[in-house]
Amino acid sequence: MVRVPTSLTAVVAAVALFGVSACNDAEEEPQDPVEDTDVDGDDAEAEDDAADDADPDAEPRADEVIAVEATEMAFEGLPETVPAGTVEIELDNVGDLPHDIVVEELGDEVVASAEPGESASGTVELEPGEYTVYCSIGNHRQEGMEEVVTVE
Ligand SMILES: [Cu+2]
Repeated sequence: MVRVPTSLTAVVAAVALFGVSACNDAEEEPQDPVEDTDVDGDDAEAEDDAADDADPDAEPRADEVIAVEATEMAFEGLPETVPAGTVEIELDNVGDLPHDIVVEELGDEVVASAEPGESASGTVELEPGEYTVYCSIGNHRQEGMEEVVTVE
């Protein structure tokens, strides 16, 4: 009496397990390509997020980042007003001659210097006041590479 129900139960359990297993296999097969696509998408987003996170981490010290283009003979993109604090200047030389960017009030400190087609960056501490920014190469300053920036 006891063995019959037990064996029946075992058979039922085996069928049930097989059935469940078969169902899982059937469900997993069509899902795998979809999951792979999702995983790839997530990975790409994760990499993008990591890259986005890395940028602010790489510039934690600058309160302000100013992108300046240097040409013959002018600075472009230099704002008239800059907030006081730590300012990173990214000098992108899009001209045909070397250019640099110098702050007269900081002892004529060369913040960045770039060859034609190249870029360079430097960081300065600016307290409120008026600053004269210029290119110290050749006669570029006299030719027009000079701007007054107000820090406030
Ligand atoms: Cu210059």
